[in-house]
Amino acid sequence: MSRDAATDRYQHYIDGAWTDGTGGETFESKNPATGDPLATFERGTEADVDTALEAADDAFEEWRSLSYIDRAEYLWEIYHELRDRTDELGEIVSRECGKEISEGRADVIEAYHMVEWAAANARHPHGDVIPSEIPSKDAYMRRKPRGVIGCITPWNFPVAIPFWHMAIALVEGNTVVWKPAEQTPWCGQIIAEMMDDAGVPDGVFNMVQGFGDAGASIVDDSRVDTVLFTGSAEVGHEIAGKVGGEPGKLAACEMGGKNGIIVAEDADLDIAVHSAVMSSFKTTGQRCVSSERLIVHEDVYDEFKVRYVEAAENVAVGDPLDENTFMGPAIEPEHVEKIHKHNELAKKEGAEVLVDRADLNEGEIPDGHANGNWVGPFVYEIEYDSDRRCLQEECFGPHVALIEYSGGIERALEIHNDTHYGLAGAIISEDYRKIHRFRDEAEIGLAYANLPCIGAEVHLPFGGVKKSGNGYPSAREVIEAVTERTAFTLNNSSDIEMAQGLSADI
Ligand code: UN1
Repeated sequence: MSRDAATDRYQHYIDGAWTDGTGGETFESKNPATGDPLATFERGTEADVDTALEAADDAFEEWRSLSYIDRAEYLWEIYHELRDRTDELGEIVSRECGKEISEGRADVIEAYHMVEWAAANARHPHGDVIPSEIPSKDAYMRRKPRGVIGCITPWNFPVAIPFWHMAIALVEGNTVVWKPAEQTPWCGQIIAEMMDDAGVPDGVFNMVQGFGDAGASIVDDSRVDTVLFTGSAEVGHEIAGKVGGEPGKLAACEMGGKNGIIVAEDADLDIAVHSAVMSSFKTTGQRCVSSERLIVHEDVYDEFKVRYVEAAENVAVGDPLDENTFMGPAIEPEHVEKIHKHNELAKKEGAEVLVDRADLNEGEIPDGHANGNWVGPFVYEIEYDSDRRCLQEECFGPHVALIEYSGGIERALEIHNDTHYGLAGAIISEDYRKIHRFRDEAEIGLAYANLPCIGAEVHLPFGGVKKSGNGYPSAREVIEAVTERTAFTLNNSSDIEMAQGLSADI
């Protein structure tokens, strides 16, 4: 029973049981498109996190002693559940986080791709056989689980990203304490129900609902061996700083971006406009890989501008459950405020506004959705200047700068790389030389050519450089953050012979 019938609130999931919190406080999840409450949840406290960590710590020895393949069996159950329920769960994602319905489904599909990859990984080699300098020695690198993994996940991919973190962590033999984003606890609840239904042993998976204070209790606890975090740069840097000061503990954080798309003089402008619209307005610009900077060569600038502006004027903003909607609402009223502030900042810094749909007209707001968190595209052109904050700070909304450049690919790359962030980016060009320069010199973790800079597949490394990343809390690379490596050397001779010519005489 996941909901306390007497109080009508959803509970935490700790040590295999649905549990009331100790704090007595609750919070509500709301539909961003209507403002209507969806459900009520326990708000986790430090004491709740403590109980969850104790359960995870206790469960670790037994869980790690199972084979990879036995551990993966639980994930196969979840894989089938996610696949069979994609439409239903996709709709829940759209209702709770406001993404349009195809994106809601894509979130669930991305989740089961990740679960599939992690479970299949159980039958893959898990180490290396390494030659030794001494012929009679065998050397290996073996992996072992680190222990308790603390996972803190964002609202914009409320089903996929939790599985980025947890699927591999669990297959590798770790136990987990997870705090879902406070904006999307309902999606968290559903994942916890799936873990329960799949029979994941008590204490192996634990979920505490709540806010940043509960997250901080996970980060600060010495029982946590690795913190996996995906979310804002502000919080990620704080976590990386705290954990970095604790030898033996690891943090893998993936933060935001101020992602750029270069449109070169030889670009196919159909692809350029299409890619830019997808990158800047899908998910209402609320992906960490969304693009807020379009860096366009002077030879194609005017034509690109006309076509992009027309497309931005026509982007269908509306009810996320309507299949014709391209862009749903922002996640919460505070975020709408933040987006408006970024738009104002750009204006103050000299932006020439080309599209201002930030305040949607009344006619554009779907019936019955007046209390939604509506915000539309805001597009401006601005002269490139490294000191402009609007070109440096992430808005995390449909806020896009057009920057004209002249000169060669060097100049485009200089502008592209002039940000503290380094997550994703794209080049639109028909010239393979420019594309290769971009691949090698763009300071980012996810680079695309003739494509949007969103939509990465789960079996690719997903993470950034500079202030966008610290470790890879996702997909293939998450293995590094949730396992220890043992270099194991075995002597097959009855003599002792040392490497490096070291004398073994005693
Ligand atoms: C995010 O941007 O917050 O690459 C995650 C993508 C998705 C994940 C995005 N697979 O767009």
